[in-house]
Amino acid sequence: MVYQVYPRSFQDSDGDGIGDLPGIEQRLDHLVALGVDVVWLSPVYRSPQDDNGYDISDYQDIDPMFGTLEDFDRLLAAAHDRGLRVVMDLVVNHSSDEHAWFRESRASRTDARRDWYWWRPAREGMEPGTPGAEPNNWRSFFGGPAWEYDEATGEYYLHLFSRKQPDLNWENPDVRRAVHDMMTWWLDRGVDGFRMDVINLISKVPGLPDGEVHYGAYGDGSPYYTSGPRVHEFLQEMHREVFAGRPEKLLTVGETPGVTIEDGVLFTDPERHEVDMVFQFEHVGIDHGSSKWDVKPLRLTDLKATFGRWQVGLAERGWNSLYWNNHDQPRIVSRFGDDGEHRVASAKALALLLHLHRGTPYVYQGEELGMTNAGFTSIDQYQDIESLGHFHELVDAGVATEEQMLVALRAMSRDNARTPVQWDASEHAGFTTGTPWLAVNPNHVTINAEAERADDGSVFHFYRRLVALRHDVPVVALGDFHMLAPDHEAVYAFTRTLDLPAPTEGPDGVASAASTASRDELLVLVNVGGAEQEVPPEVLAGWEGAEVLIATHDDAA
Ligand code: ISL
Repeated sequence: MVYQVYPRSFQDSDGDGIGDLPGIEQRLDHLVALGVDVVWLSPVYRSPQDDNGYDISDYQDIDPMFGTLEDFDRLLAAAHDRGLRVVMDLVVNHSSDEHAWFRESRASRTDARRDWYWWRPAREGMEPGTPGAEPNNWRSFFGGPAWEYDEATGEYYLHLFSRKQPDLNWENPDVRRAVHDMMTWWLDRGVDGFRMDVINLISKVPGLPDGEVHYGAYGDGSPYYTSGPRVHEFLQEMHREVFAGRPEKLLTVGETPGVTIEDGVLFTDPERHEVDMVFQFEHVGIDHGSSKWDVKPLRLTDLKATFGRWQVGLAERGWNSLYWNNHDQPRIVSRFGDDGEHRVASAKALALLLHLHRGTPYVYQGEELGMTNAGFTSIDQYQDIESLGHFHELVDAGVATEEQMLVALRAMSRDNARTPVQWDASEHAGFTTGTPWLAVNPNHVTINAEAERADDGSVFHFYRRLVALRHDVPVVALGDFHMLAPDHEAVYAFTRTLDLPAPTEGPDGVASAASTASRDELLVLVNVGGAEQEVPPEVLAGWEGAEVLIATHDDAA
């Protein structure tokens, strides 16, 4: 299991209200108790923090807010001592505009690093710097145009995210070499792999064509940068240059918004040497209407359809990652579950559903406690650049009222995932002695790690059991997946099956797997509705008397 730490909200050690590296070290035993194998650290590099560290100004240093390189080495050693591996976030679709590379690139049109980023003149016949004169019509992920005009040199640079996150030009081999060198530097320091931020956006279609306009002044450029023409070539080159031949066991996972199953197979087929797995986004898009702010209720059959297709699609070649939450998604118990009266049962049911699929499970900090959405009621409480950008863009364009946007943010804002981890019932939840950078959820008085670790029936202990089951029971880790009752609107049911070979001694004493000795089968049944459910008889047929491995309620039989 991979556990994601979002450092600024995990644990503060120096009272400045922001989590830091020594804070993470203090809490490693919580991760060991949960059974974590690998820790993924969201970015801790030097950064102006325009997008909470996803805007990096020095890839080979730690931001003072989080500590020093010595603190990092100490954390890494402490993690390794406990058998935990540590994976870094790799953010190389873009850098910060304060990175030395970009400062040089913007210095003049003839600078040696000009071509390290995407510089383009104004649209033909338009006055540079005037509305609509951008080189194309792409909207940025955070609202507004994807281009920023630079008066000094009279050209625009591309930024798919904020204007402080200029896109690196991966067409330029020097850029790729610099990234490879930086990655090698971290691996030599002892890190165990990378989670690669928006790695399927690094290759753009030449010519950067205009996108379709769905609303407002800007178009959707995603067909021209999602899993673009050279992305597989770039990842294979990275594998050759950085990973091939390294003796240690490493983990690579690509964050790939908009990825299709066909591309997912290409990215993760071990024979192609790209990445071990990808984060796909289909299941976290099924409650989106025309945008993520147009929130639709969950239809369980949609969830089954998408998970089912990914399970089948990557069954023969490739490998799935399994996640509900990360620092960009609302809390799952608030989103697809019930964060009120049935919070504990609901968090456990959702955990069970996800963790018994085939793939590598990811747990985002606080998910193992059943933490809920932030519950903010006013725009001043939000800090996320995406939340603020979209709030102002949609309200100003008259697409939504302030009240509508506040309702939407309450459900979908990325800040829902970013409130500090609730360690105990004390004033700031044990997160800090200072003022937390983002408000602690008042429900920490009842929902917190200290209380849950003392309660065997807690969400925490349920996650711990699920993780142990995956470690101990081969069919959970490896079994084939088969969906049952795909049309049922409340019961999620599937089987996992694993043929266990009969070891036979060959003449040379080498064990070989010639025949099947036995078959391990698992039936997973989850009631995702709010009321009692009859299990469809055809699902239960043949399972009478089967052993119960794990259940969300003690009385399950
Ligand atoms: O959060 C999203 C939807 O609301 C996504 O569009 C998100 O921006 C996208 O998945 C990319 O995310 C990653 O790169 C961003 C950064 O802001 C996110 O935190 C990161 O996970 C830019 O680096």
